[in-house]
Amino acid sequence: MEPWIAIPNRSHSQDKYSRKQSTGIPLSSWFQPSARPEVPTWTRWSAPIVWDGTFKTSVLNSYYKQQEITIGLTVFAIGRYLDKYLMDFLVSADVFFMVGHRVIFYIMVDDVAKVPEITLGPQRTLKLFQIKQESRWQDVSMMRMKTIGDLVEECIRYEVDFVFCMDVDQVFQRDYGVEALDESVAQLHAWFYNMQKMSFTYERNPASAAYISYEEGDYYYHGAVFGGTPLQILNLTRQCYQGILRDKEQDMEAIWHDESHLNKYFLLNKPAKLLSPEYCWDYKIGSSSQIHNIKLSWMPKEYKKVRDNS
Ligand code: 5GW
Ligand code: MN
Repeated sequence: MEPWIAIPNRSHSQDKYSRKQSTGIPLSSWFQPSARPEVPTWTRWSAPIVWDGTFKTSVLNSYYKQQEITIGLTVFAIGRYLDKYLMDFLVSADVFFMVGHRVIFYIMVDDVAKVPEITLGPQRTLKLFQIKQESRWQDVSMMRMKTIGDLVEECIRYEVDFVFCMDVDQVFQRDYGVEALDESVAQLHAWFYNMQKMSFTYERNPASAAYISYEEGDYYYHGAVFGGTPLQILNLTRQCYQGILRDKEQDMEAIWHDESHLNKYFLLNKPAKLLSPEYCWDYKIGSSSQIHNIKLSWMPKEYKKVRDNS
């Protein structure tokens, strides 16, 4: 896949894929779970759950600054999602996403002519890719797994140390910083973080590749945000896409599409870090004493307006 426009502000000659990744900072030096005693801050498998207030920003920033890391952010804006959401997403990401570090935005659109002109901060680079519009909206969402995998293989792995993959229908509200980085990162879904696993909306049909039984499951993860090192994201997107293809061969589609496959993947491959719902909040839920500083929030859904293709 060739970028339609690339405005790099640095050279990307070094293969960071094969280099040791910069996750070497000890948890004890920056993670303060006792700052949030009222919420769970560890998983069963000893992964930190990062809540607002549990991290020492200055320690982390100086560590990653010294490592001179680059963070990628992939986002898709196809059809009406381009007109409706891309501008606000990008403008807010420029201000709040990984401030003080190098960032490359990888933006996939179906019509490059419609991409708004925005001036980004000095440490930010934007790479635009034209991809084709899928005829079914379910496929727009699911094909992201294939496209991200291809992109990681072709260029992202040479250019960044960490990458996040996000939905475009959301807006950054406050600093979304390096405390969110790790080998593999999953987002707790705002609507399910306080629920029992029986009520998670996993795929419950045993014939699907995304199947999770009622006895299984750790958390319900949100498909709108996941991240990790390029190698981890390559593995994740390939596995999820394989699951999607297996289901298609049997004329099946998991209940929540790519999100169902992501949940299956993270059940089998435990994420190294979880982000609290403050990292992807839906204001429609209302206020909650557990939700302090919201870093990213859902945009209101107007399905009728944006889902024009059946
Ligand atoms: C359109 C109709 C239904 C479902 C998805 C789309 C759609 C998604 C689209 O037409 N264009 C598009 O760019 N997308 C990308 O897929 C956006 O990045 C979007 O944020 C992501 C997931 O789709 P969402 O946000 O509608 O899914 P939910 O799970 O947030 O409702
Ligand atoms: Mn969304």
